[in-house]
Amino acid sequence: MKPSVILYESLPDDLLSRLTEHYQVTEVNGLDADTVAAHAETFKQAVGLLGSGGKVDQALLDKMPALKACSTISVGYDLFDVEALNQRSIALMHTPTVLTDTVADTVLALMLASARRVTELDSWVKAGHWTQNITPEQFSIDVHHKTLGILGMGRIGKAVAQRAHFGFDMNILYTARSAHTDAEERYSATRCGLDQLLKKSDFVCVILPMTEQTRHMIGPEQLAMMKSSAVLINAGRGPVVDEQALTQALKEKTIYAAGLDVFEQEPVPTDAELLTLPNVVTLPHIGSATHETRYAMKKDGLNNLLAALSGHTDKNCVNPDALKKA
Ligand code: 8YV
Repeated sequence: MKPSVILYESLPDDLLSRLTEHYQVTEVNGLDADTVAAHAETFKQAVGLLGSGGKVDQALLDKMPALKACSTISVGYDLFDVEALNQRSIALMHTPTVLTDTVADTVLALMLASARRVTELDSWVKAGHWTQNITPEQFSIDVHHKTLGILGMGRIGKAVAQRAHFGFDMNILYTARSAHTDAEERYSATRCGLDQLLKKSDFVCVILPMTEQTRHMIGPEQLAMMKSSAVLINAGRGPVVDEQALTQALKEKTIYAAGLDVFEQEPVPTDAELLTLPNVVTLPHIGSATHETRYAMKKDGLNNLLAALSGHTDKNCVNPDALKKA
């Protein structure tokens, strides 16, 4: 009998058949308690878990005593209790490389859309308001040659810096625990402290993962430091920005605009005040959501799971050190 794997995100046929070749696959709709209870025996026997968007915490792990490897079809792994996985030497695999350019493209889309009021003016035209030549009422602000401050100079941050530097002649600032000399050499990026970045940047771009250290890193105090002409972009994780404080800043126009792909609660509540404001561009967490990239992520996630279950965790593993102790 083949060992069992739980799949909580659908795979295209070509990828699914590679998995079923070696494993007994049970596809479930999510990892909520009811689903787990309905498939209790399979969860008990499963050696692998592949998918995205489900919480993998101690309670779930207790129901999966045979689990050897989790593979998330995402770069972010904030839904995983890494400490609990480490305790049991369960490998956690992710997809940090294949989505970089697509997410960076999304960030540029948000920068352009929020600065140039693309979605707001699109609605204005479609509502029949364009009956004569536009006036300064419809003017917006430039993106090119401005200063871009990046919080999170990882792979995606660098891909954003590349686009901004070469495509838009932007001046790049960034914050990071240690210097990224590659970004400094290639994109003339300058490392500085958070306060300085907030005060100097025309665009503040948040591409940070969700951790206890990053939660509400951008709150009322930080928003108050930003220029009244500045634009905030969040394409990392929603809770890094205090959404209530951001709503206030956008309402009072202490900053010019925001472009958001992520929210404190997703899907964002339909009655959120934020959604009533004209100076915010909102997207439904589409950072990596192109056909090409989502396929590449699924393929990467599958390869990662197959590799980890065969003992190969040299690539795309979040917790290699915890596995060494096993
Ligand atoms: C998606 C993401 O939300 O990779 C991430 O961390 O946030 C996104 O690509 C999703 O997890 C992909 O399935």
